Amino acid sequence: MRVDIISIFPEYFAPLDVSLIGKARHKGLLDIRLHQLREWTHDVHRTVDDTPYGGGPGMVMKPEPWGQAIDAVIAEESTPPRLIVPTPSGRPFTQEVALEYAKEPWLLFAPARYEGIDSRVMAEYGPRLRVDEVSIGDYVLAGGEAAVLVIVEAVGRLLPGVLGNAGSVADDSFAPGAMAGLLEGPVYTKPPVWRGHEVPAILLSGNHGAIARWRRDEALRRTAAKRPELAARLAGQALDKRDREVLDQVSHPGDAPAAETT
Ligand code: 6GU
Repeated sequence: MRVDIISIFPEYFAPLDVSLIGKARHKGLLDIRLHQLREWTHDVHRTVDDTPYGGGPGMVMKPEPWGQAIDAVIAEESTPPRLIVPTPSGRPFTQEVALEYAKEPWLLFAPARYEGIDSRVMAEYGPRLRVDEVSIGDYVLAGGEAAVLVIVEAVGRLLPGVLGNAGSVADDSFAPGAMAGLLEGPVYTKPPVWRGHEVPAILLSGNHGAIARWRRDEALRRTAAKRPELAARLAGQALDKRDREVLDQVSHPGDAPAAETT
């Protein structure tokens, strides 16, 4: 996959040289190219922002440098990239969106500073580049750069050959499949006792069926406790009798435990 990022802070993306994404770049699985937006300004101050029409606080990014920068990048290939504009007013970036982006051969990111990019830039490229304005959560960042790092990491790890163990993608919280809609439960490694805390005995039992059931119970409990809105959506899904017992236990903790069936 090719990824281009146009920003006034290309140095912000140094972390993309590290760890999983850094290795994917070395292996040639990810071709990330950084561009300094100010290269497409023509005044002595290399101005990229101006005051907002209609008044109000802050500054807005001027359309001309963005237009010239995007034109220069997209001219390099005949098939255009998907244009992703991070903004707190975008549609939510979810695992589903990450899977959608992972199918694209080429992504172009346009992270903004200040109050955002003049809206005519999105209007200009919308029809041609399938412009997507996305938000990574309900909070406000100082700029879109950190959001680009988040999106590139979420998408990059889904690309074939990037993760050593393909199974870890299938097990992700939010991944489609048997554990769809559930948060992952707790995990443990050696030693079996650490500072008096024991690893749950079931995980040492070698009983793979019982371990899978225990993990599902823990995932259900954690989801109900930390993400009640996700747990509520589970109710309409394929839950077995034990699943429903575990969820009932979380919502009515005072009740007697369900009788063991063997
Ligand atoms: Cl994508 N950008 C900014 N500036 N703030 C955000 C965001 C993006 N997503 C959540 N907050």
